Amino acid sequence: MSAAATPLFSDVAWQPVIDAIERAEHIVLITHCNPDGDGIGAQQALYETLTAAGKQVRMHNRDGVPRIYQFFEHADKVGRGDWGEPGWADLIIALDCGAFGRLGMPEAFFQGARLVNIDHHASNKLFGDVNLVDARYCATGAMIYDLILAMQAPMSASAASAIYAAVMTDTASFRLASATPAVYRMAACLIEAGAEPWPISVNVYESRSLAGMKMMTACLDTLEIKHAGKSAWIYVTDEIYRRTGADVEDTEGLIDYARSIDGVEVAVFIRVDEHDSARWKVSFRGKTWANVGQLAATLGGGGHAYAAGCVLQGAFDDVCAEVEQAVSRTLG
Ligand SMILES: [Mn+2]
Repeated sequence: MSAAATPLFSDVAWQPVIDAIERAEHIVLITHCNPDGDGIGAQQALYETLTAAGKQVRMHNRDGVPRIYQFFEHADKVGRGDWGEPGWADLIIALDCGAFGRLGMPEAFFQGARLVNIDHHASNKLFGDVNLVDARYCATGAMIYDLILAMQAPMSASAASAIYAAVMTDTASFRLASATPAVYRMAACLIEAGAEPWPISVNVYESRSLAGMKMMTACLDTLEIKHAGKSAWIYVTDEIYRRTGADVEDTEGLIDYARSIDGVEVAVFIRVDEHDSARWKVSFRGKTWANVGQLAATLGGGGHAYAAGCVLQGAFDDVCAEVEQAVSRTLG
C-alpha cells in the first residue's frame, strides 16, 4: 500500500482490541445472520491479517457466505450452521453485528472465549467484553482498514479487495453521504494495494441468478405507493419463493428499486422468513431527510440513518399495518 495511507479516524482507541488479539492464540471471526458484503469483507480482511500475524484463525457464520461473495480468496474457509468445537477459541471477534442475537449462534459457541465487538451501527447493543463501536464509519470493513493501520500490519491484495467490497456495498457504491473524501482516499489506497474495482463489481452486481431475476420481476410487481408518493413498498411472500425458485440471497438489493422512484422518501421491503411463515424481516431505506434507523428502533430493530431493519411476528396484514403506522409517524 502507498506510504500515504492514513487512518479514516485517528482518534479511535484500538489498543484494547489489539491487546485482546495479541493475547489470543485461537481466534474465531463471525458476522451476522444473512451476511452482507460488509460483514463478509471485514471478516475476510481480518482473517488474512491475523493469519499473517501468526494466529490460528477460523471463520464461522450461521449462514456461511452468500454466492455473490464466494469469489473472496478465503470464502471456502468459512464454516456455517452449528459449530462443533465449543472451547476451541480464546477470542471471538464479532463483525458488523448490532446485537448478540443477530449472530445466530448458541451460547456454547461462545464458551470460554472473550468477545470483541467491532461494528459501525449506532444502535449496537455493546454486547462484547470489548466494544469498538463507531457510527462515524461508513462500513465495518473501513474499521478493519484502520485496525490494520493501527496494528502496523501489511495490507495484502486479498485484504484490500475484501475491504473495498465491504465499503462498496455498504456505501451503495460510494454514493451515500457516508462516502466522504477520506473514504475515497482510502479506496484509492486499496486499489493501489491491489483491489480491482471492476472484477469486484462484476462478482457482486453482475452475477444475478436467473431465479433471482424472476424473483425481481415478481417482487417489483407487488409495488405499492403510500403516503402520497413518499413511501414505496415491495414484498416477498412464500408464494414468490415457490414460484421463482429463488432464495433469500436473491432478495439483496431489491429494496433499492423501491427507493429509486422519484419522490419516494422511505422504501419498505417486507419478506417472509424462509423457515417461519409468521416471521417477517422488514427493511427500510431512506432517501434524504427521513431517519429510518430511528424508525426501525421504534419497531424493536435498528441500523443506520439511511438503511435499517427489524423483525416482526404475526399475520402479514397485521405486520403491514404496524409498519405503516411507524412509517406514518416518520413521514409526519
Ligand atoms: Mn455494515
